[in-house]
Amino acid sequence: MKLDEKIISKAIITRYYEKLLDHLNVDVAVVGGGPSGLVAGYYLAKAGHKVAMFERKLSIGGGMWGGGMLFNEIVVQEDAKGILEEFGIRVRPCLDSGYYTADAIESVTTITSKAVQAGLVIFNCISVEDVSVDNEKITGLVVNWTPIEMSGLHVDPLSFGASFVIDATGHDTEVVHMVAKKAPGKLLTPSGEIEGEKFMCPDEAEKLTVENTKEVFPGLYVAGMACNATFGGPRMGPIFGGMLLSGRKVAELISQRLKEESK
Ligand code: 48F
Repeated sequence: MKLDEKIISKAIITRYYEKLLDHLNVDVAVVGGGPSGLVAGYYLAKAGHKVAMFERKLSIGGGMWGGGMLFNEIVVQEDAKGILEEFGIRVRPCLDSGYYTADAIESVTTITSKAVQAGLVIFNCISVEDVSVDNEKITGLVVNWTPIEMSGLHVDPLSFGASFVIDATGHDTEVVHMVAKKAPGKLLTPSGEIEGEKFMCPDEAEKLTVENTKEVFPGLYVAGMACNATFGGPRMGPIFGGMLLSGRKVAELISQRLKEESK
């Protein structure tokens, strides 16, 4: 059969638009494809929810590719080891320290692949630039192509509906910033505003990341590094257990909410 470039184009466009139209309204929209967002997307999709992820970059994986300072190994503590193993990622104990290591590339690619196969639909190279709010509850996201964002061209965005949104944008906690700007004093934090990330302290940071995985505005949850940046915890540096545990916790919390709301 002679290859026809018009049919190739039509196939790509058709399949992409199927995904796009099918996800204009989802149970959960995850913003950011780092470790916490991917793990959250995996567990939510596995539980049968309709989940879309928007990632600004062309590549998925956020800060996990580079391990620590580009040494592409990740470290996790005992509590998080089971999550890597559930994905089938090879984990090795390290120096009798109680810590475990895994190859960063194997971790990103395996988690991404398992999440997509579980039903997570990823829209890469799309940036979230705003949120939709109705009756003081998040109802969706306002998005645009990343190249539009990068070029500064004046092109209006499109909107997607979501029952719940997860801000998994890492240190910059971008979605929470969008809400805080337009609803001053309304965040579910002690001050009503973003508390801000504190100096590095891995032990405290890892625990707090999981504790701070919660709703920060009606319909909006934080996961991963965004938790400590929002609720005022320290940064943890190159240890990834808290990111994985936070991703799983946010999925459990939102799954519960979706079940309650469907009763
Ligand atoms: O930073 P990132 O990996 O988030 P995370 O899941 O993990 C943090 C760790 O990588 C590391 C750490 C722990 O050891 O401190 O930093 O909390 O991934 C965040 C992703 O969100 C994307 C960004 O490109 C990155 O891939 N992102 C950020 N803002 C937006 C966004 C946005 N407005 N729209 C879409 N994607």
